Amino acid sequence: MTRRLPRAAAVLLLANAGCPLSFDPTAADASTAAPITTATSDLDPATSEADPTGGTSPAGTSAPTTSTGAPTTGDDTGDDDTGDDDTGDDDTGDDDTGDDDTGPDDGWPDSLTPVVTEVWDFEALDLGDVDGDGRLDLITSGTGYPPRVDVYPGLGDGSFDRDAVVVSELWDFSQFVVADVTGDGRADVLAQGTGYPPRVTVYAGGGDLAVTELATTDVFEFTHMQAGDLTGDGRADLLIGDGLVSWPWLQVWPGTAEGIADAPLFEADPWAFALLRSGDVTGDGRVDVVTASTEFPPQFYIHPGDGDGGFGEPQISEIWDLSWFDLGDLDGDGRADAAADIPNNEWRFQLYLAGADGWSDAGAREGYNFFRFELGDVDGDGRADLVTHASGYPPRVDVYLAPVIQP
Ligand SMILES: [Ca+2]
Ligand SMILES: [Ca+2]
Ligand SMILES: [Ca+2]
Ligand SMILES: [Ca+2]
Repeated sequence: MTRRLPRAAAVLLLANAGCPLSFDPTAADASTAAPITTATSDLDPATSEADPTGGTSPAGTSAPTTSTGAPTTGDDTGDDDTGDDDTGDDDTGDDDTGDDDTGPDDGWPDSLTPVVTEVWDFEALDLGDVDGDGRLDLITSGTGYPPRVDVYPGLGDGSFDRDAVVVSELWDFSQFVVADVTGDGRADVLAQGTGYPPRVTVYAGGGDLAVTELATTDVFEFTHMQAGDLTGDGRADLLIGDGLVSWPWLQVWPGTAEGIADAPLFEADPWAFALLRSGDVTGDGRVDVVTASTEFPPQFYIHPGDGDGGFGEPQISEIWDLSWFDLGDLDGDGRADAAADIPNNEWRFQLYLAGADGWSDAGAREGYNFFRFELGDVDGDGRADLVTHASGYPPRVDVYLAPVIQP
């Protein structure tokens, strides 16, 4: 099946071998490559109580955690060496919902108090309900050997239980995304294998928070990956592509109970892009594909999903400079909104709210302190929360619940 896209067109299925796999982008570490074509199944899935840092991890043994690592809901924001949150250099327009300093004069606006969970050192993170209990769990990867993901159960209040982390080893991978490919209600891990041939392995999420190798699908060499249910069948599909080459492309590979299908369902030739995400921006119940260019002028391209795995020509939104963004329904109106970083400024991010007429710039938010972030409704109130990979020490995720970022 075919459909047209941005300017070019495209389509067709390519034949490819493989098996299942699929989705979303979190950057990760590049490792050495072990050309494993097919996954055999001897990796050991999760050790439960595992100490992720045990062993060889360069991350060192634990971080001088101040507390037990248990999720602190509290209001200690950890290090505030940030002192003042001056908005001073506001070139982004006005905004600031953020600084209503009513509380203790610690330089940290009360409204920005995050829910803090100290975790083991990591590089990339994503969110998904791995054990199917209805709460989003935190999945991290990176740092050290062996390649693995650490899954921390979400407690439903914005915190995660470090003491209950479950570690699952994976084949060497360069990036991963989390989504329920199999449709059993448990989020699965989709990892891009290193080496040759290009491939994606699906590790099925289990009730014990471990992920177990399910299947590997050979795909085309790609840079970006995402997962989203573009076909609307309850199974997340794999979206891969390359946006900064002469002929940018995107492909949708269907998710199945057995993993990622062995051929793409849809292919498109989009405008050049540097970032890729998916979500229902238009609020019609169909997952849309959103790409972004970070060159001048920075723009979002919203490709409306057709519900059958394809998507149409993009709607373009001019935006502020960014190097990272994620989608999530911040205000609970059924449309996925966007949060984008402000390059080289760990302190701020920019918010765009989706409405009937597309995106509107909701202004910058101040007082954060992160490398990266993901949006996800961790407390189940219907509004996406900002889950950040906090900068500074100790390694942790700071979660800003929706009312903080979108009052
Ligand atoms: Ca869960
Ligand atoms: Ca699943
Ligand atoms: Ca919304
Ligand atoms: Ca929420």
